[in-house]
Amino acid sequence: MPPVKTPQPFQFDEKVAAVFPDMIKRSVPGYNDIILQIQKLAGRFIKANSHAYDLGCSLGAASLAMSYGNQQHDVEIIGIDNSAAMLKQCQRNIDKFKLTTPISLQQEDILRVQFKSISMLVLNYTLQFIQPEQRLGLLNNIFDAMLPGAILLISEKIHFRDPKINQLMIELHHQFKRDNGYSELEISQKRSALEKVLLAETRDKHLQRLKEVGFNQVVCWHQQINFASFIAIKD
Ligand code: GEK
Repeated sequence: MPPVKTPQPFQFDEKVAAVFPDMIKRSVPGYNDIILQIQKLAGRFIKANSHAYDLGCSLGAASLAMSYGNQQHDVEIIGIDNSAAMLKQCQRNIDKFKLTTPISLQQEDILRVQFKSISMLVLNYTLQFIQPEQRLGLLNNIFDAMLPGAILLISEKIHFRDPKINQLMIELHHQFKRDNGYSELEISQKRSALEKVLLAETRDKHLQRLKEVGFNQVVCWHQQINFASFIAIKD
């Protein structure tokens, strides 16, 4: 048997970009449902003459969903990611479609973006990679650039305060991955690689921070095992 390599910290490089669409569907419970709902929400919330952002766009699934869902004129979808490998593959994906609402891609750290006239913003499994102490500042920046009635959607892996429940959810998630063809070794290597880069918080922490930012309408609208999705609407 070949020696087992020590896992390196997780990086969004070319190797990950190549297998990403398959990997995220097989490892994130509820992923497809959320992408479908992003399309529906885009139809309801995106306004004419505004911007819709997809932060940490990876291969562009949420950007494409917003482009397809949008019903308004003069809308720009902006996909942002700091991984050149992801964006290269993302541009190839987008080029395969004939889009009526254009998607433009930017390679940037989402902590440095100057947001403008937002009617919809998606952070689909991306906030979890931002240092916890920087999350409030990022959400404040987003809130300030949101138009009245705009929507923010955040999907995250979550943590549970009760240790037994937390352990149970981790095990159910690992079972989900095994059922989708991952081996024990792949699961444990991914777990150690992500340990320091993916910093999960509780569902209450997410809801409380969104209220602190200034959102009055906040809901956890989807949860499957230890993956949750939140919606916040600006008054
Ligand atoms: C999807 N939203 O398919 N600035 C910009 N991009 C970043 C940063 C940062 N500071 N940190 C991480 N990323 C996608 C899935 S994946 C989730 C999102 C996952 C990027 C990173 O390069 C990667 O492409 C993405 O955030 C997270 O709906 O892999 O679990």
